Amino acid sequence: GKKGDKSRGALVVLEGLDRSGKSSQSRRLVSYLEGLGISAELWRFPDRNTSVGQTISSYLSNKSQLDDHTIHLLFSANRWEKRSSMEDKLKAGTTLIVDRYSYSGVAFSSAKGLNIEWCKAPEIGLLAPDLVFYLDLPPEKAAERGGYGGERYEHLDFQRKVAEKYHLLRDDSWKIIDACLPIEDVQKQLRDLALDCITTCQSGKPISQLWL
Ligand code: FDM
Ligand code: MG
Repeated sequence: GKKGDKSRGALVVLEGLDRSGKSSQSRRLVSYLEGLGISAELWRFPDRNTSVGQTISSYLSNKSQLDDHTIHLLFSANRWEKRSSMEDKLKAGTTLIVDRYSYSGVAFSSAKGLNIEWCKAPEIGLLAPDLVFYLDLPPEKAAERGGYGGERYEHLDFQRKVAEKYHLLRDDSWKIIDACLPIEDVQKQLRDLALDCITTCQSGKPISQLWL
């Protein structure tokens, strides 16, 4: 394009149950992309560094109690407070690899019994991911991996409900990845699909918004 034009980065999200491998896969994916000379950053939600994020963190570690609707809106607010910097990064050509996003927000809160449409509403207008990897692992297998911390939600019976809700949220941006496969095989699939997506975004795919 013209001098000063810059092709945009891709918004790539990893979703899945606790212990499905999201964090390690996303870290590796970012290093891989950087190694190819592609500008990429690792982001995660909740972002526990903001003041909203600290409130969320205290709730997750059971140090405070909040009404289910209230905490749902705080998770959403935590994405809204990052929206403009995400957009700036994408427009500057940086690809964002994001560990959890709005799908976690809706899946976890609706698994508690909140209405799914009500849960989706505050996410409307956030940046839509260009690609969502769902690391698919049966809840029982995830539990066998051990290392559930002591945080709220890290229980097999609740994770089963979350898995059901995730299934309702699948759309065309989702790639279901079999997370039972060896780490290397999972990573290989993520790399190939992410590179394709980055190319599509570079060649002018517009940034869109969630759930409109
Ligand atoms: N979680 C995460 C939610 O309930 N709503 C959200 O919007 C997000 C982003 O927070 F149990 C839940 C999912 C998980 C917990 O996530 C903390 P990490 O990835 O374990 O930090
Ligand atoms: Mg966790």
